[in-house]
Amino acid sequence: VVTGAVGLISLTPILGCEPDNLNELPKSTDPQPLRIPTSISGGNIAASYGPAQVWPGPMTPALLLNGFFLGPTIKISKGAGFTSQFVNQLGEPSNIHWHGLNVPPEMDGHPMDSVTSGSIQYTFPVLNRAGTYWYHAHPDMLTGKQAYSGFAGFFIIQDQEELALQLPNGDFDIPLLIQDKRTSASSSRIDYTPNSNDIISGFLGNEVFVNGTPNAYLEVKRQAYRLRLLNGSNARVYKIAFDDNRAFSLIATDGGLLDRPYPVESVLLSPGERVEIIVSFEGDIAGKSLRLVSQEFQVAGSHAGAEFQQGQPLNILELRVLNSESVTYSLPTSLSNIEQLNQADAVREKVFPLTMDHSRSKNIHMIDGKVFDMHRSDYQIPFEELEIWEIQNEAEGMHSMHLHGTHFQVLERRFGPPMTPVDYGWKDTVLVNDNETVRIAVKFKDYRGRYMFHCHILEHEDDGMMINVDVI
Ligand SMILES: [Cu+2]
Repeated sequence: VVTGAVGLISLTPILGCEPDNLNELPKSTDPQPLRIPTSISGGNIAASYGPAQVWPGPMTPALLLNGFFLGPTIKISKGAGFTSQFVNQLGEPSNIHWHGLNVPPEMDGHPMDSVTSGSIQYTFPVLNRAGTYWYHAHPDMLTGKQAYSGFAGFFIIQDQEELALQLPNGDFDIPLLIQDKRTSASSSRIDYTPNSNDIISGFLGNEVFVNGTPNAYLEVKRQAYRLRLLNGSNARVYKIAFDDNRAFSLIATDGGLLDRPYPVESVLLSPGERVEIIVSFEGDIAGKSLRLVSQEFQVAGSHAGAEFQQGQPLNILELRVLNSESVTYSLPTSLSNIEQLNQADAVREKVFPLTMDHSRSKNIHMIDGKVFDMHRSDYQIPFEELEIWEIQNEAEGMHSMHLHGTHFQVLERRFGPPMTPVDYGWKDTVLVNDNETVRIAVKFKDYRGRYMFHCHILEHEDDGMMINVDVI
């Protein structure tokens, strides 16, 4: 299907591509072992621009955290105190947003709390339940560049409820930070160069990196694994599946465990979202190779003929089954209790239209008719009052809406596909499809002050698709 030089942007003609053909997709390198970031529980996080060993051979200019391309994994227990000194050596404004964590507003990484040099002290108690959270830069109009260049890492919380379930752990609990990049065989660069079309569609790549590894593979034993999938991409939505269409179990979404495991064969994951899945290789023969992939899907409003397409099939991670003893694993039938927010208890409803103004060359995307102004109060929600927010997508294409400072529940999808298990549980980010309306139940219960609601397609965010939400 694909001819020509490897790594070039020859992906457009792949229509009706069967999963088998994914093996033919261009790669910028031979398979490389999946990198696993080191774990820390706090301490310094220093950001700088410098050379990274992304591919074998020449170094790649990138953003380094503590000297590495992509940040360390923070692992910590619920109830602990977290302290980190962020040291900015980038020569441009930056800060850290703790995505999915309920932290005090002044610790949340609001763009107004960025520094151009020096450091920021982050200190907060870990209030959230066990789950797969993350951190990334959040400065005004530079989030896309810095996150793309490497400013991202996992923030994994454990608690007693989760540990008691004895889910696969240690070497069988694998974090996968998924990001697409624009690569070519002729250069070892991952430059961030969005043009005006990319500001509308988002900056999409042709090759998927996992934990900063291009063309990654992981050797797995013949037993069950817990995979923590984080879509850390600037703009790409993935239809996560295995190339043999095997079933797997969805056990957690953004804010931790679901009430029970949900068997699925694929799941849509939009920028900023996380899912945890259990997949077993106990029935696979030694030597088998399979792939975690993004399957092709159709997106209304995507531009035919564009070099990079939302919905194009992509390889994510090769899994190589080792010659080991087959170990059977049975998932618990129930995982957690989720308090269901009830629409009837809502104090008020608010509509947030997402719109576009094509007459502009920037500030194209708006929420509630507004372009981001970091000093303006856009919406006030009283502390501990339940509200229904209706997000109406009139802004063509997909948007991934993220709320800081709390978790919400998805109540209903209208004028689009029905809810799926990725919408269940506690969410901080939700995919809103073209022309769709998504209703969510929102309540802030930990802190008062200024938080944000924005699109997590980072080119949209940097373009101003963001508002301040004040908890009063
Ligand atoms: Cu958007």
